[in-house]
Amino acid sequence: MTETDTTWQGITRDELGQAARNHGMHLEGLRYDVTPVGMHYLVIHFDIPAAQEATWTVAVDGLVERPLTLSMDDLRSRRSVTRPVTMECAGNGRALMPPRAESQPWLLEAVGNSEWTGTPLRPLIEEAGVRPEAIELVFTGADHGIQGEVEQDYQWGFSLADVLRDDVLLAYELNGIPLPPQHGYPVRLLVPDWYGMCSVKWLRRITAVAEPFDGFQLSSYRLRQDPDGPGEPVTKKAVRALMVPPGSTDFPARNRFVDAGPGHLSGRAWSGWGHIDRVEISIDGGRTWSDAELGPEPASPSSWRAWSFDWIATVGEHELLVRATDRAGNVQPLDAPWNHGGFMNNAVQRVDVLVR
Ligand SMILES: Nc1nc2c(c(=O)[nH]1)N[C@H]1C(S)=C(S)[C@@H](COP(=O)(O)O)O[C@H]1N2
Ligand SMILES: [Mo]
Repeated sequence: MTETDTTWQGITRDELGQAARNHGMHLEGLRYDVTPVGMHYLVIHFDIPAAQEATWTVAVDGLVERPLTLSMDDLRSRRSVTRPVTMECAGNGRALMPPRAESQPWLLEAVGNSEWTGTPLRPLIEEAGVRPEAIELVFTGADHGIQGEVEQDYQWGFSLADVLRDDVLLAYELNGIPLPPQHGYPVRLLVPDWYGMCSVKWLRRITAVAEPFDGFQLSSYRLRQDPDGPGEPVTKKAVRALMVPPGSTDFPARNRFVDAGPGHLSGRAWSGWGHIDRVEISIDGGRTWSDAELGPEPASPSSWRAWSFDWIATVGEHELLVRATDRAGNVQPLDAPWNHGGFMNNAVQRVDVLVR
């Protein structure tokens, strides 16, 4: 990895525009159990739509017995649940997996862990009553634009089993305040454990359908080796650990400098497949590994877990690596399999430091 190169994969003017709008979480934010509002990463494909809570409605329609039109007062008067959830973009790590599709050029910062408050989805859908011929629910956001030459509302579709889980929310608060415009004000879908793309922001409509939904976004978030092949759907978050940037940095390259002597590394780890059971550190470029200490097990596996590691920094150049293992036994790879969209690159993080 040569992040000190002055050019990186030929980042384009369009990608520069996306990178400036869709900022990542500063990795220093890995210090906080709950990511402060404003530090959480963002992905906004089109424009943030104009929205007013007083007039906003969410329709539940299509193949249901009793179509619903829910105001924000209706949603807020229903049972409310607050849930810490780690959200990560499926494209996190994309710019470290060349050659890549032209898209948001993430390095590793497309993640955050927030306290989301909302009302559970399933009781609402039970109230509407899904007709027997319905097999999927399609969620439509208020944002509209053109991607891949297809004009579209932002949409995602799920099988009934995938989305009618206990932990799926229609979320209207983030860390105890109303959702900020950029995160989906006034209400969004929140699907814990899956990558962020399916948590539709600015939610306007939930439609029960009898055919498998094949919207643009759903068909683009697939792991394709062959650009015209069907590929595999992107769903649950792959296991990953990241570290708080150690030592100090230079501007603008962000090379890292660490003082010799006793040092401390820390960070967070998460997986869409269950709790984190192990985090390992290598201070010698991956030749040898030692276990990091894990923080308390979070109440829910959908929330990230803290880790820390003490080391004695000796003068010279070091490559620090961190890798996590989840309860399902998934371990981060040294290299993740390449695919056209640059999705799910959960290769271990490598941080070059100069110890002085
Ligand atoms: N309506 C709508 N929902 C959306 C998006 C979008 O562009 N429009 N982006 C998706 C993607 S790709 C991600 S990773 C998450 C990011 O959520 P955040 O911006 O609140 O962090 O929202 C998802 N939901
Ligand atoms: Mo994303």
